[in-house]
Amino acid sequence: MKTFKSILLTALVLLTTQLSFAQTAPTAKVKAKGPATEQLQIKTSAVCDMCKARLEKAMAYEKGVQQAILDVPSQVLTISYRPDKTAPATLRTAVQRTGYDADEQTADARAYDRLPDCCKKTNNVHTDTGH
Ligand SMILES: [Cu+2]
Repeated sequence: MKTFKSILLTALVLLTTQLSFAQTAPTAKVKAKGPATEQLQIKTSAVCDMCKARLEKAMAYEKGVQQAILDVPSQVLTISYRPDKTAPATLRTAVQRTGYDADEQTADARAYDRLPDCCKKTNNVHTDTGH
């Protein structure tokens, strides 16, 4: 009977340890969470204001994106995004799907074909409005 009692006690201790572990786990998870917003810069093949409008609009529809601004002269797209909702690789893919290069990744061919001639990357960056 004595051994039974000690087994029961051990089981109770184990159960209590597990319970307290389960209670601390979610708190640790919240603490490990990073900042709510992160920034990503992508070098694109955008060449004009039409590209800027097209890319910014496409990114606005992308999940987890809070803000997207393209600087035409440098061709750099700056995205503010929620790291718990999306990831840099997903955002680069979205840029490719819009028809533009994203860093070292080449634009989606079909999307690129649909771009007007003035937006093709064979053009130099231009700020004139003579589209
Ligand atoms: Cu353009």
